[in-house]
Amino acid sequence: MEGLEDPKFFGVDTDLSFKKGMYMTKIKSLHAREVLDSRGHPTVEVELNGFRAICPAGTSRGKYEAIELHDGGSRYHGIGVSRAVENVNKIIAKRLIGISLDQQRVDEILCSLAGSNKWKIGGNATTAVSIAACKALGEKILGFKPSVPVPFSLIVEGGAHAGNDLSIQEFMLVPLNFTTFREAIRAVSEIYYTLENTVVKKYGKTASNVGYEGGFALPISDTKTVLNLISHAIEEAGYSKEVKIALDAAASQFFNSKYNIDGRSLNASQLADYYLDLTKIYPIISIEDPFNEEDFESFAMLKAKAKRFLVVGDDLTVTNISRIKKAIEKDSCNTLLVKVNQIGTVTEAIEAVTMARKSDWNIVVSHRSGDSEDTFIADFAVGLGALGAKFGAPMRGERTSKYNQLLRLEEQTILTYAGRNFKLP
Ligand code: 2PG
Ligand code: MG
Repeated sequence: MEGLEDPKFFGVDTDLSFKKGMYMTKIKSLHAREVLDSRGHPTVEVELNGFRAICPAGTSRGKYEAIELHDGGSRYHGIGVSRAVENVNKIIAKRLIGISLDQQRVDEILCSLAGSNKWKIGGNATTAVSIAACKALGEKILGFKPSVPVPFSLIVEGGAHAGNDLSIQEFMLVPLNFTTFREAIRAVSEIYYTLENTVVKKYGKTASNVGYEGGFALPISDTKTVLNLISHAIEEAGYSKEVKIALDAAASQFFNSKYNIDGRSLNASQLADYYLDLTKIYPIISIEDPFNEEDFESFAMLKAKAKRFLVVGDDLTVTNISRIKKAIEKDSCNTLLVKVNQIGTVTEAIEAVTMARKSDWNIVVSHRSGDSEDTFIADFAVGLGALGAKFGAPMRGERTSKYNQLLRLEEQTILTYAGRNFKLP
């Protein structure tokens, strides 16, 4: 990090020169309001010393995530967040205004006010405050070597995210073998529109409809048919050597004592064989949440059988060190998906990363299906030196805003592209 002209990976969502001089040592102001996320659902926005953060929200939420506080009643069909907003403006502001701006201190106070799983004041309230504090600090994350992450970029969507019958939630492109993020994201965009062309010809224009995160919500219910289409699109666009495929099964969503997928009902070991079979036919290098969120053992079984392959914990690990510790003990994963709002503060998310890294896991920083124009996670992924950035499709403003931020950050020539020398485990 030495020698960087302006080592601020946070809060650079507008012109840095404008922001210079805005970084204060104390918390002078803190205010929350209710705004809308990309699905049109209410969420919490916070302004701390003039720096804004919006809490994202999941659709296929893990059972062990920090609690999102909702109002109930009839306003916004019960999902309003005015109570969480009030908790920031009345309870949190009282404790934070006037204290020195220190991430750990701020997050300690948030944790002590919020109680276990952040139930007392809401993980949506703490997340927005914690991220706003991080931006207001404008600090790089000490102890990590920054780099520009590989996009795990969505192309086809199913599960709880789309109005189709696909069991698997996300089919992603992973442009590994490029020297820059700029070239990698170009490949993603070209493949995305190559696929659109094919599916519109094959299934008609409704095939270009998209899900929550901008992936095509194809009118298909069979996993292999989708993988065939994606593999062909990669080939047709001319990127067979460089671009691989990642899946987020989000398997808790199709688990009901057995796994219901592709018209079959499979037990965990049959499902593991099915995944392994897919990896032999298609260039799949990563599967997130391949099994139910309680099933550390089946994750471990797949990881033991899979070679040169990422097994990613999301709903299983929920950015929570006690869950990650269990996954390390059982050898369930080799990659951690990181979502700040799963745990509720930036400090705890960094602790999760540190713990996973000690066991040589890879790190992928992730958006949520209900996201916003906030680009914090792009800065966060760079600051952590994460391998991956799962920010959705290369379309829809709340997704491209984050990829665009990575394009800006890559102009800092000290940063290298994480895909450049990456070797699969
Ligand atoms: C996931 C996320 C993001 P959601 O499962 O990884 O894609 O989905 O935000 O709905 O939990
Ligand atoms: Mg997931």
